Amino acid sequence: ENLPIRRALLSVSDKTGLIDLGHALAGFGVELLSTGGSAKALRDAGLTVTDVADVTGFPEMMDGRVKTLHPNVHGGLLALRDNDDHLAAMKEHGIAGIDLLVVNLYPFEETVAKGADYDTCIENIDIGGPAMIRAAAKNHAFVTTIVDVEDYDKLLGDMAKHNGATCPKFRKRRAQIAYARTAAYDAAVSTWMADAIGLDTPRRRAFAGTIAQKLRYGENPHQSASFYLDGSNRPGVATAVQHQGKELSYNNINDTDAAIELVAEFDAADGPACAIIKHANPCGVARGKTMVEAYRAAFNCDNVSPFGGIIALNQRLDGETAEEISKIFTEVVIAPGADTDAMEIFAKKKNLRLLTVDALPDPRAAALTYRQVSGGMLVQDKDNGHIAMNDLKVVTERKPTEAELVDLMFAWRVAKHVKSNAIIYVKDGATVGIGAGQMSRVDSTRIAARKAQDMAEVLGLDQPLTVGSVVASDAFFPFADGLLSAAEAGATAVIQPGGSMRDDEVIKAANDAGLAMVFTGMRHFRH
Ligand code: 93A
Repeated sequence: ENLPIRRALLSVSDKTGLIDLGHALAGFGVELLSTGGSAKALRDAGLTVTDVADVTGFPEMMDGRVKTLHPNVHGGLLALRDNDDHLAAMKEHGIAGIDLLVVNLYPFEETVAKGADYDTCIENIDIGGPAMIRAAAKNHAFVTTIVDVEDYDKLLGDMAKHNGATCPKFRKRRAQIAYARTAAYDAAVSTWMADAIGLDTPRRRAFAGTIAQKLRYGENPHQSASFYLDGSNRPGVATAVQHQGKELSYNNINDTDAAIELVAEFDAADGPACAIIKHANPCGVARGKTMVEAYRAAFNCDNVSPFGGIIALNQRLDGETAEEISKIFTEVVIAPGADTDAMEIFAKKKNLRLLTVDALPDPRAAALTYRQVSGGMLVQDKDNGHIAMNDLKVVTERKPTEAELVDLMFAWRVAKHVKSNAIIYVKDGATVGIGAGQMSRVDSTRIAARKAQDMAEVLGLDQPLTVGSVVASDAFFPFADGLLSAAEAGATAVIQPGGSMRDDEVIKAANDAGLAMVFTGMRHFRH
């Protein structure tokens, strides 16, 4: 049933659009009730407002902690208008119905994001607001609940359509939005507290998230999708600024995340690094004396896959690199800043999206990852594991040379970002063969080597770049076959976690082949 709005309670922290809404409601003849700051804003704009304090018979007290928590408010929101007992109670206690509730909450999430101290965050937990929202939404058969500034126009549209009334469908949908808001709000509070206490994953019990963007579609066009923010404000794709090009897609966001997280493994202070990503796996990663050199080296790992790829840089994008990147079609470039000449070059490439971040993500920072399974969700700590040079254990007769060690460390960091089974050949600070996502490790070693062979032809080399390379494996070689296959491709040194039942066999094979091998003691599965 369409129900007229006669009496509205407006209580908002974000006063955006409040005055216009107030005027429009007054135009429909709606009586306005309001709390302190909101009432003042409305009154200053010349509107007639009843203070909630006059409705409750109590002043707003305890620094505003108690303003609307009163039967005259909650009774007015919750009373069933078609229930004789409820109507009698209203009459007996002098409670008048509230037909419309407009609330937006104390800015808890923003306060946390600003890095406010504990007590300030606590003070910004809204109690009365969610209580009213939940009450009004429960009673959506009779009451309209608006929790989002963006919905003011929709409210006025519905009222205009129905002569100052709202329709049941509208009220029901707003109630659903209302509960989404209070759920997200409490999840944000709980998540913040979990962080403050330092709880590990199994004891957190809550997930926070708010919708940031409705995506055109998901992984495939027949899947609908959206992008949610977790409220952490972590540097990365979620907080990046887009300078040009059309909206990012689901796959773009996923790949751009993989790209920036990978390149962030390489500290900008240690020189330029570039990662090219396709389908969430790198098809080339390299360091260079200059960024353009790093890009070319990454591209030379595989010159086919980068078409329509995603590129991440660990330093500002410069003009020369932009020029080089422009030679083929790239979906997204993400970097910590871009020079003006680079932006001018990209401006000519309408379909290329350029994203910049203020800072690279911290690969060692603690965070959570979520994966949905049928009927549930897997939550785990993000893989922020890190191996330093002196964590390595040499297990072969031959020790890696200095040059091999540097490449081994590089390969290991890349391996962390390649889908398992991951095999990465590296030479002179650049990947020269990547085998990703295979069900057998030996297949990954072969695919990577074969790609290097293809590239040798493309680059006009007498032998593939895997000859004289080093190789990383994200998890242990269960048998000697994978290691032998890498040796056959020309790898001279190996980095892997170790820990197989057959380590002895694998070490013996390495010694027999004259390889140097180091164990990290840490695995980097990624599925
Ligand atoms: O401190 S509260 O939790 N106690 C209340 O009783 C209460 N009622 C409304 N905060 C309360 N509110 C919130 O005040 C609203 O959710 C809104 O965010 C804010 C509006 O206050 P003002 O109108 O004084 O700016």
